[in-house]
Parts: sequence; C-alpha cells; structure tokens
Amino acid sequence: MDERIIDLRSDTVTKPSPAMRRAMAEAEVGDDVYLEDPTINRLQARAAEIFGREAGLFVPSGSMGNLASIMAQTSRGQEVICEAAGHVYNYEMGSMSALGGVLPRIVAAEDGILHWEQIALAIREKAYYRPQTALVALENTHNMAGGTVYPTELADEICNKAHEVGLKVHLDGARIFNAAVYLNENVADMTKKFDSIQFCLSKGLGAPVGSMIVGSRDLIERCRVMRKLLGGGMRQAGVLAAAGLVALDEGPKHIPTDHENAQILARGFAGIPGVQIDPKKVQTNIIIFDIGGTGLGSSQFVERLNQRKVLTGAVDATRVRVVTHRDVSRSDCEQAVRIIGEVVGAGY
Ligand code: TLP
Repeated sequence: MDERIIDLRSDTVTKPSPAMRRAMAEAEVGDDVYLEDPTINRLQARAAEIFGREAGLFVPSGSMGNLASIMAQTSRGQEVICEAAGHVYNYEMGSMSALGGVLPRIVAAEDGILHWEQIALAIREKAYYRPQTALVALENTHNMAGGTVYPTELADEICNKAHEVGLKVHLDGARIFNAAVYLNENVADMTKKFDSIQFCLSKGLGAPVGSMIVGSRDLIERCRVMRKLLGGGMRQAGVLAAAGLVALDEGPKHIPTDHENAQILARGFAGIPGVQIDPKKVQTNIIIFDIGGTGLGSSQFVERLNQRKVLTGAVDATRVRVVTHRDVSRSDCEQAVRIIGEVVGAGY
C-alpha cells in the first residue's frame, strides 16, 4: 500500500523545517508598518546583502512582489513586455492591468527565454497617441517552460539594451536560486543589471510564506508604498521573516538534491510508453511532460494518480507538471515513477 502522499504539485507545498519552526517561535517582533520589526529588518538587510543591492522588502507573496515592482516603475496606460507563457501574464489575475493600469505586451519565446531582438520588435514607437513601453519583465527560472534558465550574458544583454532605450527591467526570480545552482553562479552576479528583482522564499528555498524585492533604496521605498496600497503592510510578521532567514541560509544547500531528483523523475518518465519528455531539457526542479500518447487526458491522469497518493498538476489537455522540493526524497521520486508507470499501463 502506498500510504505516504508524494506531493509533486509544486515546491510551494513544503512545510517549515524544525529549524524554521524554532526560529519562528523565538522571533523578536515589532510593528513593521512602523518599520520596527527587527526580524523583518534583518531579513531585508540580508536579502539586499546576498544580492549586492542597497535595500530589500519583505512581501507576502511572489505575486505581490511582481505587482508592486511593476507598479513602482510604470504609469497607467503604459506597457510591460513579458513572455507569453510567463507567470505575470498567466497566473497573477491580470493584476498589472486590473490594479496597475498597465498593459502586458506578450512575446512568445522558445523555452520561455526571450532574446533582445524579439523584445526590440515589441517596443512601441514614441508617439503621444500610442501606449508607451515602460518595462520588460523576465522570468528566471521560467516556470511553464519547465524551469528553464537564462544564461547570464543574455540577461545582461537584455538589461543593457533596454536601459539604452530608456526601459526598466524587472526579474520575476521566484526560483532564481534554482537557476543559480544550474549555472553554478551567484545570484548577485546573475541579477546585477536588473532594476528590480522579486524572489520567493516560499518555493525552492522552502519557507512557508513570503517573497522579497531587492533593488536600489529609491526603488524599494516606492515598492513599500505600493505594498501598502495593495494591503500588504504586515505588522508583527517577524514570525514569518524568521523562517525566511533560515530559508536563505539552509535553502540553497538543498537545491542540488531537488535537481537530482528532477532528473530521476524525468529519466523515469522518458521510459514510460506514451509519455514524452526529454530529460536533457530539464535544467532545474520543474518537469513538464506530455502524456498524449498514453490515451489518457491530463485531468484523468492526475485524478488516477491522486487515488494512488501521487499529486501532480495538469497544465493543459495533455501536459502535466511535477516539481521537486525539499519535502520529497529520492525514494519518493522513484516510487512516483513506478506508480505513474502502473497508472499509464492501466490506461490502455
Ligand atoms: N507559482 C505557482 C503557481 O502560481 C503556478 C507554482 O506552483 O509554481 N512567479 C513565478 C515564476 C511563480 O512560479 C509563482 C508561483 C509566482 C511568481 C507567484 O508566487 P506566489 O504564489 O507567492 O504569489
């Protein structure tokens, strides 16, 4: 009997580690709207230090971090260039338009990785009757492209060229530490040219809640105003920031194992009849595979796996996503491959 639930829906599902729980219980707190929470202040300073930036801001979620960064760098009626399968465009409730008053201008890119030439074509001519391009938003790793990574030279080039034509560049770096492990580089160097960076404590790093924005002091002060406007001014949230500090410290060390486990899954899936996945294209902890050839639809597939206590997520009619994280082990992944093989076999 497969008693244990193997939850591969997302790396957001991790529970706080014992060290996080201890730090949360012992956290010194104060009212952060008065800037008086010592633990939040430490987390913000630490995030800024790791990224080599002037300042950091703790926000409740990655979505709010992206939106506050966008709103801090755009005016109503302007455009934000983003990748067609990107998170800001597809999974954030259209918030940049609904709340920020700006338009997404989407550009589709292979593997989710934009090149400057594609971005340049989407920039609006300067005419008073046209919406004006203000910002470019990149995503590293790119979630729905299957955790793909931007080479740093490419990210640098996009930022340089965007700056030359007066655009700002935001990074949705929800999983930037996963990208850093893949590239064997450090996050400060990889992100040095961006104007604003959002990264999540609550994904690959394993914290229960929270994301950070890092950038210049001026950018962060504008984001703080936007965070309050969006209802994200928290009070004694040092109990959450304490887990974030532990996540920054211990999280990156776990990521190589998550990537090894992703390879175990990808290679295992590649051997299952009717499943399509190229393990060489799996760079980090996200695996998107096509089950069209099994005769099952993705929602049917996900449902059958739920019954076997393996949780996955349907992306579209034939594609399914799984994500490795610190709460799934190598043997969980081997077990998941076995169960998926059985479920697919039963589908014929
Ligand atoms: N991604 C979630 C879902 O929303 C899809 C997941 O399970 O992967 N940027 C990126 C690249 C993300 O993947 C996510 C969350 C966010 C931003 C938003 O973060 P939260 O959920 O904290 O608002």
